[in-house]
Order: sequence, then C-alpha cells, then structure tokens
Amino acid sequence: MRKFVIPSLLFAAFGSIAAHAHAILDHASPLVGSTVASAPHEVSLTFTQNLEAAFSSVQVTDANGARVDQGKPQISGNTMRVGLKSLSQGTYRVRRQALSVDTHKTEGNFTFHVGGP
Ligand SMILES: [Cu+2]
Repeated sequence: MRKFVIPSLLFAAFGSIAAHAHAILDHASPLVGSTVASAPHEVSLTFTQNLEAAFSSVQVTDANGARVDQGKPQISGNTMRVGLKSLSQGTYRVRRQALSVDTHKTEGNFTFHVGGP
C-alpha cells in the first residue's frame, strides 16, 4: 500500500498550489472520498469560479476504467453535473478538467464508493 500513498500526497500538494485562485473544486456530490449506501444518479461538482462550458468536462469510471457517466455534462455557472448509468457496488473515480472564466485550467480526480446493502 505504501507506494500508492506517496504519489497521492504529492498530487494533492501540487494540485493545491496549481489551483491557486482558479476554479478550485469547492464541493462535490457524492462527497470526495465518501461511501454512499445507494447508487447516485449523477455527479455534481461545484467550483469556486464560473466555468467555460466548452472547455470543461468530467468523466466517471469504474474500477476497470469503463465509463459509467452519460457523456456530455451540463454546465451552469460554477456547477458541472453529469448523469450516471446504473452503478453497482464498487469504487468509482471522477476526473475533471475545468477552464474557469479567468482562462486558467485546473484538473483533478477523486473517488467515491457505492456500498452494499
Ligand atoms: Cu485562475
């Protein structure tokens, strides 16, 4: 496990520096790193700045790397949301690329877990 921890910490440190004053992820649903009892129908990401819809995107993948999102996200102001296919138990990764209205690009990813009954 140790070798997985260090890159994650490095990424977190670099990400917070690179995201200074740009479109930082403010909050997400499902919550970053959370376990949810029932499968969510969408992922919603809210940023600290408004987004340029044409240059912002989100992908959700399962443990095998297969896409489980419905494709094109809906972007309104500082919020980006994308519908999900029917999810079974497991861990899912959300990757995002965001271009904020100040023309700065940020990206990042997090996981959430759909738990059992
Ligand atoms: Cu910026």
